[in-house]
Amino acid sequence: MFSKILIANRGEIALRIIRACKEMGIRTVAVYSSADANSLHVQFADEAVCIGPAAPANSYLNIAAIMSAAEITDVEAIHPGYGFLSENAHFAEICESCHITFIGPSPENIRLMGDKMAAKDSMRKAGVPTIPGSLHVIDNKDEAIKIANRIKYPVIIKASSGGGGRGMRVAHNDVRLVSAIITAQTEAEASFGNASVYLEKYFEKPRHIEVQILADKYNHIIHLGERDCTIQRRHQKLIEESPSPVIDPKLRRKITDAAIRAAKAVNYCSAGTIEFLLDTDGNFFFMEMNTRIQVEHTVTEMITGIDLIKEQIKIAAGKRLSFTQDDIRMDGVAIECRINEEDPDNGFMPCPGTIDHLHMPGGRGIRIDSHVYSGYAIPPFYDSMIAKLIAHGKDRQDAIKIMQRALDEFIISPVKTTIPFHRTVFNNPQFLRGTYYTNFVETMMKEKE
Ligand code: MV4
Repeated sequence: MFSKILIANRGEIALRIIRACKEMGIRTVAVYSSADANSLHVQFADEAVCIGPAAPANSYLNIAAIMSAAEITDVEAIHPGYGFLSENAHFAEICESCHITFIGPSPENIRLMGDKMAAKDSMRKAGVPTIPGSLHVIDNKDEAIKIANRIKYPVIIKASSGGGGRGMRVAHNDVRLVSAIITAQTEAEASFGNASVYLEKYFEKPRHIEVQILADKYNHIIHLGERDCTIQRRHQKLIEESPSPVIDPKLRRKITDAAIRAAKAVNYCSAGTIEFLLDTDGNFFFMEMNTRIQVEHTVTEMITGIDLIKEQIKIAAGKRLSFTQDDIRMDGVAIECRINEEDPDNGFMPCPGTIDHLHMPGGRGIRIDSHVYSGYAIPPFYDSMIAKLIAHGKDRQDAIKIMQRALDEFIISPVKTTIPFHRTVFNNPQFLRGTYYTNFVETMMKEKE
């Protein structure tokens, strides 16, 4: 096992990783920007190295500075967390060439899944259902029109280098399709330096279902059930739950089988997530694979009792998975609310500031992963998420009751947060029934006006 790990991240996930390391007897090195000097990850790690100024490009994305910190502190491995360098194949390669273990999958896995069209192609070849559409990158408009008429409108254009909803355009007819392709290509070139786009049948009322998997270096692959991440706004997830309220045991069997097939097909190793789109008829299709630990991994941890960060570290150290699929039990329902420093009454505008008063809920079934404290000045340079509030109950009704009273206990001022938004959602009949789609947030906010 590693004796010392560097955490190339900040905020709650840096703390989360430090906590896992402490319980494993692994020493930790925090890296931080000058804007994060007063942050808890710096305080709680055994050592801390400043890697640059506030701007992420000069600190948390600064590979040279991070590798220097790793050399100076003599660590054996680097955990990238989520965001920042977590899905950067080049960074994983540099770690490898410096003989420092990158705690995550191989650079090849990261690179393949970063190319959305290539990822989709491997999945189709592995027999994982994929969304009907173009088999290749779109390079001429007549071909695109032909495909669109075969699969029927509406269609969606996606950027090959996109992901997470960036660079997407919907079209309802031939004329709009041609302009959508041009806009999508221009946007893709500007955002990702790659103008490649592809075309798919567009589903109007999808649900976002993702399956957590763990794979070791010895071809053991298991799944830890699904998460429902349908409650999003502008591709930012706001609420996640596991299990999904719309998946029965039969569908769960099929979708988790497909996820394992997907991971096997690419020889995946580490923790990973296969994202599926679920349509209103119960058909599911591969969307993307995330080759990192995700924000919402907590809900899976609550229902399975498995510490995903520890498993990720053990896998990277070459350990075998210590359990089989049959050992995995799913217990109850867990729901996560992302608490962001955003004003839900003002278009979710970020509003960083200093937290003067803070009271976090507790009691039965509550878990909070957060890096903020009373007196903390939230730096304006990074992600707006300041806490994850997770409720774990014996069933969905129980988890909802726990979340409702926890949201009522949560006091944070004067910073505006998404807590009032979550209180509204947890009183919304559609949410309470579990029959919501990706348009839920938009529709709910309109009704409020
Ligand atoms: C789609 C889609 C409808 N049809 N693809 C959004 C994130 C990225 N992973 C893919 N996304 C979508 N792809 C087809 N063919 C609708 C979305 C989508 C969405 C998906 C899941 C959860 C929320 C969403 C919000 C808007 C659009």
